[in-house]
Order: sequence, then C-alpha cells, then structure tokens
Amino acid sequence: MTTETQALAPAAELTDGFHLVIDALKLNGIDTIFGLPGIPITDLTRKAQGEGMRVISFRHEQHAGNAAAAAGFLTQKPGICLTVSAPGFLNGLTALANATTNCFPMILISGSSEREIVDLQQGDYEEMDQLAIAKPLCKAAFRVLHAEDIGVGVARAIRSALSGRPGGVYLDLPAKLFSQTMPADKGLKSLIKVVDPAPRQLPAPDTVARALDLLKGAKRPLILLGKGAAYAQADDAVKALVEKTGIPYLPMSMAKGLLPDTHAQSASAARSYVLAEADVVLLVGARLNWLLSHGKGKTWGQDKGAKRFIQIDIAPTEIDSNVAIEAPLIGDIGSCVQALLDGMGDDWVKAPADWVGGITDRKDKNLTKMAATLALNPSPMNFHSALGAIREIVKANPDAIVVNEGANTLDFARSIVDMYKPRKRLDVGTWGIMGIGMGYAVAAAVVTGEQVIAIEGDSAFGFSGMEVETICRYNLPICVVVFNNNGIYRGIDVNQSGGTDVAPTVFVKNARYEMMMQAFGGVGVVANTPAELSLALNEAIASGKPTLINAIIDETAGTESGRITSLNPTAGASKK
Ligand code: ADP
Ligand code: TZD
Ligand code: MG
Repeated sequence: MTTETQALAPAAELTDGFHLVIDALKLNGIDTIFGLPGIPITDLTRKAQGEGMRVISFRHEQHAGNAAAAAGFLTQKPGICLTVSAPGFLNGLTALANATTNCFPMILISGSSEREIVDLQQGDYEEMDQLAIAKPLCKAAFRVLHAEDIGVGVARAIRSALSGRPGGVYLDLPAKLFSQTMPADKGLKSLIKVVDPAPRQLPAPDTVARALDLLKGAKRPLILLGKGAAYAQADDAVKALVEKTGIPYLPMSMAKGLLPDTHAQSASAARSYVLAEADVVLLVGARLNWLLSHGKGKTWGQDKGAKRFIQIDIAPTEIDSNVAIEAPLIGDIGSCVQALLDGMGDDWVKAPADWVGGITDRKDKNLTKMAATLALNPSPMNFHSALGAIREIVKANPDAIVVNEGANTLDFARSIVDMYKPRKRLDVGTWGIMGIGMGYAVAAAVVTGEQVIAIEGDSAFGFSGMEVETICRYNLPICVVVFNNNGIYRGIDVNQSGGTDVAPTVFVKNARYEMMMQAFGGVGVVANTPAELSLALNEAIASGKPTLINAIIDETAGTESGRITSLNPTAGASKK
C-alpha cells in the first residue's frame, strides 16, 4: 500500500479499555456497579452509566463494597464495587474481606497507579501495590495490563467469585489500561461470556448412602440451615427435605425465612434444648464456627455423649474443621438435598414423635412467655416492645427485606422478628461486623425493588449513616429504624476515673437521628411508643419514601455485648 492509499482507507473503528470493561461486564449479565468515582475511574463510571448500566455512587467505598456483597448474595451474580486507587481501594477492602468470610460473591475493581512507578516506589499519586495487599484477603486476585486481556480478566474474576464456595475477588486495573485502544472488532472477539460459572456439583452416590444410613438411625435428628442454603436458591428442595423427614430444624440468622419462621417444625424457640439433645445433626450450608459454639461444649450437650454430624457443603475443606463429620456430603446444596430426597424413597419414616412432641411443648411454653413480654408497654420503649411493633409489620409485609445490625438490637430482632420468605434477612454475618447497614439496604432496594426495613442499633447505624444521602439521592424505598439507646449496648456507663469525658460506650444523649434523613429531603420521625413506631413504619412502606425513624429505647435496657457476653474477656468484671 502506498502512503497515499493508506491515507484514503477508512480508519478502523477503535474501542478502548473503558468500553472493554463495560462490554465485558454487560456481556456477562452484570448491569449494576456500586462505587465511588475519582482518578482513574471517573470516566468509567460515567461511560458505564452512558452505556445503560445502573451506577450507584456512594459516599464511602466500604458501603459500596457492602452493597456489592449483598447484591451478590441476593442474585447469585457477583456484585461489582468500583473504587479509585490506594485509599479508595483500602476502603473497599474491608467489604471484600467480609464478603469472602461470608461466602458472598463480589468483585472489587480498583483503578491503580503506574506499575513502573509503584514497583520502584517512586511516589506516584495514590501509590500502592494493591494486588499484593488484596491477595490474602480474598478468594482470588488478578491484574490486567493490556486491553486485549480485559475479557479474560473479567471472566476469571466472575468464575472465581461464583464457582465452588463463593467469595470476594479483586481485579486490579492500572490507569494506563483505560486509554489503550484496539480495533473494535478484535476487542469484541476478545471478550468472554462465562459459561456455567457455578456448575452443579453432584455428591458421590456412596456419600449419599452414608448420610442416609446415619439419618435413618437417628432418634433425635436435627437439621441446621445456614446462609449457604439461602444463597443456593434451592428453596423447594430444602422445604421438601424438612417436610418429608419431619425433622425439626434451626435456621441460622440469614437462613430465617427459608421456611417461614412460623413453620411447625421450626425449633428456634427451643434452640438450646435441641442443640443439647439432638443425636444426629444435618448441617445444610452452615459452618460449625463460633456462631454454633464450634459444635462442642455445653451448648451441644457434651455431657450427653458425642453428636454425629452429616454436613452438606460445596467446600470439601470445610469438613472436620471443628469436630469430626461422620458423613460429609460434598456438592451444591440443590443437588445434595435432591440426592437425599431421591434416596429416601416413598417409605421414609418421619422423625420420632416423642422427640418432635417434646420440642413442640418447649417451644409453645417459650412462645407464650415471649408473647407476654412483647405485650408489655413500658415507657420508654424497650427492645421487646419496639420489636413487637416491627414484628407485626414484617408479618404483614413478608416481601420486605430486613437489614439488621447492632448488639442488643441485632440479638433481639433476630429472635423476635419472624421472617416468612427466603433471603429476606441480611445481617452482620460471620464476623458480626458493624457498618453493613446502609450498604446492604441500598443493594437490597436496588436489586430487588422491594421495601427495605433496616433495624439499626444507634452505634451500628453510625458506621454507615452518611449513606442516608445516597438513599435519598436514588429515592430508595428504605426505612431505617434507629434503636436509640444513647450508646453501644446501653447509654448509662460512667467514666471510671470520674473525669468529665463520658464513658467510651456512651453517645450524645437524645440525639436527633431523624434530622439526618430530613437534611437530604427524606422523612424523619421520632417514635416514643410502639404505636408511633407502627404508624411511622406503615407510612414509610405506603409511601416508599426514604424514611428514618428515631426509636427512643430505654437507655438501661441493653446488656453488655448483647448475647455474646461470654466472648468478652472483661464483661464479667464490668458487670459486678
Ligand atoms: P451460617 O453463618 O448461616 O451458619 P456460613 O456462612 O457459616 O452460614 O456457612 C455457609 C456455608 O455454605 C459455607 O461453608 C459455604 O461453603 C457453603 N455454601 C455456600 N454456597 C453453597 C452452595 N451453593 N452449595 C453448597 N454449599 C454452599
Ligand atoms: N467495629 C466493627 C467493625 N464491628 C464490631 N462488631 C464492633 C466494632 C464492636 N461492636 C459490636 O460487636 S456491637 C457494637 C460494636 C461497636 C455496637 C453496639 O451498639 P448498638 O446496639 O447501638 O449498635 P445496642 O442495641 O445498643 O446494643
Ligand atoms: Mg445502642
């Protein structure tokens, strides 16, 4: 070709790094980004929005990251969190680590500085070796240096987040990548649509037979449902297993609603009894971690002989992590539960009547006691009376999603507020982390379109409180109920030195949290009684408007650390 003809040939249409990232995500059905703009990803957020993606912009990356994690849990698609370099990346990292701990699929995508400068530590703008830092805190971490590899990078990130045990993935995109260009047709061909990112994993037949043998011989069987079972979306199979076997079950907090909490076989109101007395326990997507006292000790009736465990999990290395698992069943929950059902045939004998009856008696007694406590109407409100009001509203609005964090506010809400449908409860999860509230609430509203009720301790709310602006900006149907007891656990601690500073657990008294929502155009209400709380919450649901209810709770009502006092090395001393 002469120079002349070259000049006359039409320029090949080009694409660039920005568009390849967007196209790769869209090709894989990802339509939402949670993030916070800045160098070098500002244009990525603009262009993504321009290309029809929903871009939800937060006030702090941790909350964008928490939103991505919750979106991943709710949809089985990895939630995307997009941040700037070093500080933005670090702000998002807590959420990435928390997602990994909870087995929620998410991808943290961060822009990063120039490799050459970072590696020689020459002091670039927001310089940090982000890939190295992310690696130990997530399931997988990748960096893309060339535009033609963006398709592979995004595909690897999606598959890593979703396959096997889900988790958090970090994707490092250096600034230079975004402006790299390549012919558009070649770019298109470089993208990968991930096929079957979470393939079904069938359990081996001999492991199914072993599990059924153990279950068949059980005199006091128990099923424990965890948030892995909720994530798996095998709702019908799980329900069929519970009902076909007649075995009492306990839902872990985020598995509540997988079957309605009012189900006759729910043993929640007799939790201590069934944990201590059961002889064979079938774990379905639940780990024997601190939340289950590691499967040992008094909680598990150690003095009454060893428990025998069947555990369904997708991660083979989870087995025997705390106690011996006699019958591991490795595979996805849908396939494993179905294999058990198939293996049971038509003549499976239901759980022994004396065991089931004994549980029902205890349950009824405890529920009667609880009803009496909920009916009391003390002034000021306590946790029970306020939650009694919310409980009725959740019952009347079973599609609403409940987000819950705090100490007493968490522990009481978990046991008092019944859930009726799967994946309607999002909470502090495996770490017991504070700060997930507004991020989870935004994600729940954005990806489901349902009403969200966030039940928040006043301390817990403070971690993400600024995101009420985000809630107002996107006009999301979120009602935040702040349980205002003037502090962490309680509002009555005193400075042990007698000095003028208040105690470390105490906040400004009678704080006007409702004004935070009003500041951004939302509705703010104070509730002093259960009736006022019900009215305000019903109005919030009817209008769908961003609302914050400042629920005034007796500042003496809580206990240190809520219900996990036993884990607190000084709780005994400070209680004296
Ligand atoms: P909880 O806190 O509710 O007890 P955990 O988070 O401790 O629940 O446990 C969830 C478990 O579920 C993890 O061990 C995880 O590997 C497992 N899991 C997640 N998704 C699936 C799935 N689709 N199939 C089987 N197991 C799963
Ligand atoms: N920081 C983080 C990230 N997570 C934590 N779990 C804590 C600190 C410690 N912590 C708890 O475990 S609960 C809690 C803190 C600070 C707050 C409890 O106060 P609250 O709830 O107002 O949210 P109640 O109803 O007053 O008990
Ligand atoms: Mg509090």
